Amino acid sequence: MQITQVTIRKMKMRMKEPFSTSFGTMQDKHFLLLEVCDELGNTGWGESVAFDAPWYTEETVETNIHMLRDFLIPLLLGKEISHPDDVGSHFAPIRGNNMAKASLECTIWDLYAKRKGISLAEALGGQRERIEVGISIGIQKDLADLVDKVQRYLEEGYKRIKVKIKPGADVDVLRGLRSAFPQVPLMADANSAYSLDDIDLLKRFDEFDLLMIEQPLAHDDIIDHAVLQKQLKTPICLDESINSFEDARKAVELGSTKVINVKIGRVGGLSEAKRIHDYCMERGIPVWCGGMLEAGIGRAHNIALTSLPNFNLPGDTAGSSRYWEKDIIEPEVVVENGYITVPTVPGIGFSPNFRAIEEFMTDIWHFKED
Ligand code: OSB
Ligand code: MG
Repeated sequence: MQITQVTIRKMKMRMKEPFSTSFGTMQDKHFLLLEVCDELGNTGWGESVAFDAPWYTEETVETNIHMLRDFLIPLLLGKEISHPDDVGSHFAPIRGNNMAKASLECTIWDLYAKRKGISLAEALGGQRERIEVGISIGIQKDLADLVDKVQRYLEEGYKRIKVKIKPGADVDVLRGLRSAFPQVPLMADANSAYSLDDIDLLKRFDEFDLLMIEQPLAHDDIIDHAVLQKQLKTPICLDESINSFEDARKAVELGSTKVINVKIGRVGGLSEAKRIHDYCMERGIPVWCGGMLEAGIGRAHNIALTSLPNFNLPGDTAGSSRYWEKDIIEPEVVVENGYITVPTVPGIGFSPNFRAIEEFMTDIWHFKED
C-alpha cells in the first residue's frame, strides 16, 4: 500500500473531571489526531498520546507536530509499505520520539486491516471477543471522595481498581481503601514518585495485598527496581521505564518487573507492543494495556491490542463516558459488566464522529507528496 496523504488535526477536549497524579493535575486533554489516505482512497486513523507538557515522557503535542511534519511523514509519504511491521524500518533513522512514531504507525495498522477486510484485533493476532477492564483513579481531595469514586466504578462493573499515590498520600490511602473494600483487586501507581531511600515505606505496602505496584522508582531506572523487587512481596509493574522491546527484555532478565504495563505510544507502536507481548508470554510474565486518557481513536487501538492472549490482567482502557461528555467516535466505547466487546468490523472498528472532531479541533495540517 502507498500513503498518498496525511492529515494532522490538533485537538483539545475537556475531561469530565481533572486527573491528578504524583506530578500534577490535568483538566484539558490536548492531542493530535492523524488520518492517512492510501492510493485506493481508504483511510486509517491514529492518535498521538503525547500530552501538552513533558511530565510523563519528554514528548509533547508540539514536539510530535515537529517530528511528524519534518521527519516521520516525509519518510512514509509515497513509499510502498507491504506490512505495518515495516514502518519501524522506515523510522529507523530517527531516535526516540516513540509517541510521534506510534501515532503514525497506528494509522498504517488501521489501514492495513481495512484493506484486508479484517478487524485490527484479528490483524494483530488477537483472540478475545471481549476484554476485561479496570479503571485508574487520580489522586482525590480526601479518602472519603476516593472511597465514593471506587464504589461508583465498582457498581459500573470495573474489574480492577488502580489508584494513584504519592509521598504523603500513600499508606493511609491504601489502608483506608483496603478496609473499605477488603476483596477488591487493587493496585497503586506512583508514577516514579519514590526512590530507594523510601524502601521501608514501600515495604509497608505489602500488607495491603495489592495486585502490583506500578512504577514506584525513577522513570528511567531498571536497576533500583530490581533491588526493590527483592525486598517486596508485592509484584512491581513497570510503566515509564519500558520504552522498547529491549527495555522489556532487560527489565525481565534483571528481575526489575513481574508484570508490564504496555502502552502503544510509549513503546513506539503496535508492532513493538506485540513483540513485548510475545516475549512476555513465552516467559510467563503477564501484561496489561495502560492508558493515556485517550480519546476514542486511541482507545480503539488499545482495545484491539488487548485482545491478544497474554493481556490477561484488566487494563486501564475504561469506557468513553469515564472521561468525556462526548467522544470523537461512533459508537462510543461502552463497558458492560466490566467488559468491552472487541469490534469485528474492518480496521479499528469505530468510525470517526466528524461533528465532534470539528467541535474539538483547534488546528489542521495536510501533507501530500510534492
Ligand atoms: O501512569 O498509567 C499512567 C494517565 C496519564 C498518564 C499516565 C498514566 C495515566 C493513567 C490513566 O493511569 C490511564 C487512563 O485512564 O487512560
Ligand atoms: Mg502508570
